[in-house]
Amino acid sequence: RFAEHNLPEAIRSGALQLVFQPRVRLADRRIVGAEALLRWPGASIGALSPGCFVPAAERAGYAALLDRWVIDSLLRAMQQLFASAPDCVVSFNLSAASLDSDVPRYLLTQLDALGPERARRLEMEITETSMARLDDDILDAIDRLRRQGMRLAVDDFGVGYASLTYLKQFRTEVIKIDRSFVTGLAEEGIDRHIVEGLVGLARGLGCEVVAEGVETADQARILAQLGCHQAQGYYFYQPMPLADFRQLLESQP
Ligand code: G
Ligand code: G
Ligand code: MN
Ligand code: NA
Repeated sequence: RFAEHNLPEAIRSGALQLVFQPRVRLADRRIVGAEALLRWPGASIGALSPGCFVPAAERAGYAALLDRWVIDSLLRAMQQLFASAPDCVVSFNLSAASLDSDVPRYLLTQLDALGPERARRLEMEITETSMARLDDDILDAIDRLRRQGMRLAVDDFGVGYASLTYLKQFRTEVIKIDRSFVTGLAEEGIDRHIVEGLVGLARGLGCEVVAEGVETADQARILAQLGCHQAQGYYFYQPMPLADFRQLLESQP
């Protein structure tokens, strides 16, 4: 018995959780958004990282089920944030597999109900690798979601394939620099050059650029020097439950 077979039951019983990792503007460290991340705290084989159970869930055919749960939970959370934090943008991750199902249509219906003003505060993260596999129907669905106001972010930027072609085609609002390039930023080496190049590219395209996995003060300082707009990582904040995130937002001047 593998844990992923318990997923439908976990969803029904409310065992899954969305946590929020704040995203800060590097110029003044102000929280301007968050990434919603999935957690399964009580899985039968111990607390599971989505990096481990999401691929298993996809293989078991549960991608769309999981993604609908993520969308519904996110929208419930946003109902609280719309009122109390008018400028906060929240990004979310969907399985590449579920883009090829009725999930995009489902999301579109939800965005229709929200209206463009509120839809603009939602940002879908999509990896370069999954972008390379999108067919015309999915491209069309993503296009409609964006016309409805939703923002698009390229996740894990720099580690996929054909990145520049997809960047050119999609003209995403946001580029998220993968944390593997942030790790070595404090040493004067290849990572520094790569990040400098990625930031320049993103800024030249008019994209917002976000560094992921920032763990030290040095990394944060260098990213700001290189012109990176925003960052997230353990140096700033761990992912946290919605109530804690709201409290943090309310404590901001
Ligand atoms: O939060 P963590 O670092 O454990 O996440 C590991 C991986 O799981 C990341 O690649 C992340 O994009 C992915 N992930 C996190 N939350 C979700 C989610 O809600 N849905 C999907 N499909 N993937 C997620
Ligand atoms: O692939 P994606 O970018 O969606 O993955 C985000 C994942 O990175 C989340 O699972 C989150 O828990 C994790 N994460 C967030 N901040 C840090 C950090 O500072 N260091 C490391 N190693 N992981 C982080
Ligand atoms: Mn992500
Ligand atoms: Na990433």
